[in-house]
Amino acid sequence: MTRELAAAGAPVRLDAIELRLVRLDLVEPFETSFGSVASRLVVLVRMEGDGVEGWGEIVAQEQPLYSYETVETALHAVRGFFAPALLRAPLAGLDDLASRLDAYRGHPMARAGLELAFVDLIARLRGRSVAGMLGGTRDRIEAGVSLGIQRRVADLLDRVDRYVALGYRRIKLKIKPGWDVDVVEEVRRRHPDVPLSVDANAAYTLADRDHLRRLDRFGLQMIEQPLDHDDLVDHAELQRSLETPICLDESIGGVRAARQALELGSCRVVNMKVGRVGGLSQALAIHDLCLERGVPVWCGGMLESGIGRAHNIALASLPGFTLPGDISASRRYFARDIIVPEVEVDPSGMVEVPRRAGLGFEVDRDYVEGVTESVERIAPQRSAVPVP
Ligand code: OSB
Ligand code: MG
Repeated sequence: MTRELAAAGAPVRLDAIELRLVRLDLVEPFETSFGSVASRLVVLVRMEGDGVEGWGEIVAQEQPLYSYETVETALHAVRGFFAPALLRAPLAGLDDLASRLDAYRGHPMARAGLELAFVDLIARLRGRSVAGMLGGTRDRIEAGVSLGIQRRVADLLDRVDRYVALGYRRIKLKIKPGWDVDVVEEVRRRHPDVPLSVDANAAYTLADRDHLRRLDRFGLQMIEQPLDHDDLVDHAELQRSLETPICLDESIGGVRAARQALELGSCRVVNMKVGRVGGLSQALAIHDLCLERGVPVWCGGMLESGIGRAHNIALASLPGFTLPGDISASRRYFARDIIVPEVEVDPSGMVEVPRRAGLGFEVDRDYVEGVTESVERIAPQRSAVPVP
């Protein structure tokens, strides 16, 4: 990593890592091929060190549907193993943080949440913006919106109309068998030129190849994750018979999967989620790889609270993020977000990248207290588990 994050000045001694569960209702249920969610149980990570705090978010969901991680597995991994490893001795930088967790397998969202809190903390310590520390170069990023499966096509068309009118730069439609070609056809008829994509969340198999080819006539920007969550080979086979670029989300678990996907031809576009890939070190490596190979990257979303979204905005300011992300205004998700100011999308469909120190948003503490379900504080102590 060539960035200043690798070793950022004097080592930072963490005084505590706090895990806070916050319940936020969505403005409307969000339905994908794997189910519907009406509210989010958000895991916030707060780190204290050198008199400063940093905030991150663990994007695991309550049920193991998008990935095997859940809120409970994340708490278990952080409480039992990850936090003690970070509290053991001062942290020299992001690489040191990642290497303390190297011996452990899996739990990428849990690790990523810790990296995010740490990066916010050191950015605040040095009076730098998170975006700047990551190597971000953009002042504004393009907003997109991901629209869930609806009961009726008319309900979807209403929502497409609304976000197109608000200036969003790309509309993504969630699809599944029975809610795909005909639905896309209606949206396309009404909006012939709007940048459009679809996301299947692994709802199809290679046997659906001919059916999926029917999507080719709509000029979609991409079809996201049509096949299994951990597949690369069948996606390569499918991509050979599709004109529409495949974008992989679930299948890109880290820089190795990204490299193999590009080598196999499994996709032509990459969805980046820092939680899915296990943190910023992986995310930056994938970014650099894709930039070098000319492969477009965009920042995905996990219905994050404002904390997670603020981190996504910072990451999406890097030069390789050349397509609009699943980064929408706070009010697209929640009646009230937990950050001040909330994330806004301007009439040209852009989101401003803050240049203030740290994330550039403050946590709305009073509101957070009111929606908190539990808080757990982990402080340095002699570890009960063997240190690998
Ligand atoms: O597949 O991109 C996905 C939300 C939760 C889990 C998976 C996905 C999504 C989204 C919403 O599409 C993106 C967002 O606006 O946060
Ligand atoms: Mg997706």
